[in-house]
Amino acid sequence: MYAQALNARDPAPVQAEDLERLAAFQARIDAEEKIEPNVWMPEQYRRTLIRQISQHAHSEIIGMQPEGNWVTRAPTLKRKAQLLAKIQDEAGHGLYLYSAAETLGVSREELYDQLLSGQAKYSSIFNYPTLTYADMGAIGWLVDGAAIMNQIPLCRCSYGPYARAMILICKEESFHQRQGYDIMIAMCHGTPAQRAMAQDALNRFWWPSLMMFGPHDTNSVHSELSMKWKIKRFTNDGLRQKFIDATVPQAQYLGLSIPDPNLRFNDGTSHWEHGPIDWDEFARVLAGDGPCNRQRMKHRRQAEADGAWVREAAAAYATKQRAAAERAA
Ligand code: FAQ
Repeated sequence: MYAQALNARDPAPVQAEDLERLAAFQARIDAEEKIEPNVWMPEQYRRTLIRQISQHAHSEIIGMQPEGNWVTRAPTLKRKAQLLAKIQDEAGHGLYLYSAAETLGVSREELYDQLLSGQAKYSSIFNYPTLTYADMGAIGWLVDGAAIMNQIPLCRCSYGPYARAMILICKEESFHQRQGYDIMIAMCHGTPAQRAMAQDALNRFWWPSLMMFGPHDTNSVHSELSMKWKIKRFTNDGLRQKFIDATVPQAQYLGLSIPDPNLRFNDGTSHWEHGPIDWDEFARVLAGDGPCNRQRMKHRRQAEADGAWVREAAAAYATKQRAAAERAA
C-alpha cells in the first residue's frame, strides 16, 4: 500500500534484474511452485509482497478498534465473549502477517513505524464508525465476508509464508462471518426497532464493503503484475462481483434490502449488476479524510506510547537474563 515509499528507498531499478533469473522465477510461478524466503526473487516481487502483507497486517490491527468500541456494550455475556474472541483473533492475524512480512527482510519495527507515521495504508473500511450494536453483525457478515472472498485465493498465493498464513486466517474469518450473520439473523427476527437497526447497519456498511476490494480494474495499478506473479488470482472487480453474487441472496434471506436502487439480476450473465460506486469517497478515505481516520490513528499511536514501558521492561529483563546466563556459563 505504500509502494511509492518503498520505491523511493530502493536504489536498484527493477529492469536491472538478470533476465535469465527472471525467466526461471516466472517458470517456477507458472509451474505453481511456492516461492520461499531463501529463493531468489525479483526486488519488485519482494516489495509488492511487503506492501500487501503489511497493509493486511495493519488492517487487522486497526480493524480491532471499530469492534473494541462495543466490547463493554454487547447485549449479553455470550455476545461479549464472542466479540472479545473475535478481536483477539484479529490481533493474532496481525502478528501472524507481520511475521510473514518479516521473512522478506523487513523488520516489524519498520512496519510499525510506517503505520504510525501515516506512510502505510490500511483497509479503508476501518475508517467508518460503528454506531450501533447491529454494526457488529454487519461487520462480521459483510466485512469478514468481503475479507474471505478476497483472501481465500491468497491461500494459493505464490509466496509460501503468506499462502500458509492465509489458511488459518481464512478459517477464522469464515467463523467470524457466520458469527456476524448470526447477529443479523437474531436482529432481523427481533423487534421492529432491532430490524431497523440491522437495515441501517447494512445501509451504512454496504458501499464501504464493496470498496474493500480496491479500485475498479482499470485503475488498479498493481493488479497486472500481481496476477502475473500469482500473488493475486483474481482482479478487484472479479472478486467484488463474486462477493455481491454471494451476499445478495443472504440479504434476501434476512428480509433486508441492499441500498442500491440500480441493483438487478442479469439473467444473461447470472450476475447481480450494481450501481456506481462513489470512488470520490474512496479516494477521500484513502487520503486520510474518512469519518474516523484521525481517531483510529490517534488511538493506535496512544496505544503504542502506553505500551512503551512494557517493551522497555521486557528488553531490560531479557538483558538481565542474558547477563545472568553468561555469568553462569
Ligand atoms: N483500502 O492496485 P490496487 C479484514 C490501495 S483485512 C485502502 O488495486 P492491490 C479482516 C492499494 O494498496 C482487510 N487502500 O492494489 C478484518 C494501492 O495503494 P498503493 C484488508 C486500498 O494491492 C475483518 C492502491 O489503492 N485485506 O478485513 C484499498 O493490487 C473484520 C491501488 O490499488 C487485505 O489487505 C482499500 N480498500 O489490491 C479485521 C487483503 N484498495 O500501495 C477486522 C490483502 C486498494 O499503490 C474486522 N490485500 N487500496 O499506495 C489485497 O488483496 C490487495 O492489497 C487489495 C488491493 C485488493 C486490497
